[in-house]
Amino acid sequence: MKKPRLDIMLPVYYGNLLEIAGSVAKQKAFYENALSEYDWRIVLAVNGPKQQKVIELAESLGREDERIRWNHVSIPGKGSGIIHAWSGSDADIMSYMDIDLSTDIKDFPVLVSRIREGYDISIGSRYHPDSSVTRSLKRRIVSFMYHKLFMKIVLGAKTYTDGQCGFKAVSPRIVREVLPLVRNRSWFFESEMLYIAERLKMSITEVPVSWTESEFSGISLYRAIWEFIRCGFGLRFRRIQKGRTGQ
Ligand SMILES: Nc1nc2c(ncn2[C@@H]2O[C@H](COP(=O)(O)OP(=O)(O)O)[C@@H](O)[C@H]2O)c(=O)[nH]1
Ligand SMILES: [Mg+2]
Repeated sequence: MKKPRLDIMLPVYYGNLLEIAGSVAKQKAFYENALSEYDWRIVLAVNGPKQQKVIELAESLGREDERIRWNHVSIPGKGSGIIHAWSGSDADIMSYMDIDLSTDIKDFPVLVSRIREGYDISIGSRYHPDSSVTRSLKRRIVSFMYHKLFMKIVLGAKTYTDGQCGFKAVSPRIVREVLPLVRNRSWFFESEMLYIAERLKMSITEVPVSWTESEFSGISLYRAIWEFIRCGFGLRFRRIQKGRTGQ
């Protein structure tokens, strides 16, 4: 039987340059056995202008192993890179994870197996009772306020508890029917995708993860909080209709 095609997108910009080679090598070594049931590829989803060095590195990794590909979109933002790469993929399962591997890759095979079982979206959740999470008190408080208050009360989330864990897999149906409605191209895009998917009655499942905050963070927390408040309220009062684009 033909193996399902699995694309693993790694969203990156120039700030991730030094992390890429090590992260890809670690993933390849793990996937060799752990994902032997899949025809998998790693796609570096590069975003933002002036990314020549990142693209050159991606090309050299691709010369060593043809399963390593790259994709570039000049509009900056993590969401921009993932949306562009997913939209151009013809895989049976699409996924992504943060390049810093804050989420332990040992949980990845379970994450993607859920899409094979028929779910539309499978997400890593740091609020799953079986998850283990190491992070600073400040990030813990901000995350708690977002997920336990804002996401539940303002966005009315019912079928998912973690909007922002950089560890997700989706079916082609999500790319076809949900992504065209997603407007945000930065950090909020993940929460927006889940909100729209839930409204359109798509099935969402959560897997436990081991999550360790990395020393480096490229996020400006205050700017991100403002983005989430602005976009969250905007989304809450938007009419979500299948077949209409978000633009
Ligand atoms: N900061 C930043 N991260 C990006 C961008 N594009 C993709 N990423 C990815 O976003 C992930 C999460 O960002 P990170 O700085 O680790 O945030 P944190 O883990 O929430 O502190 C990174 O690991 C990259 O894989 C970008 O333009 N800026
Ligand atoms: Mg990180």
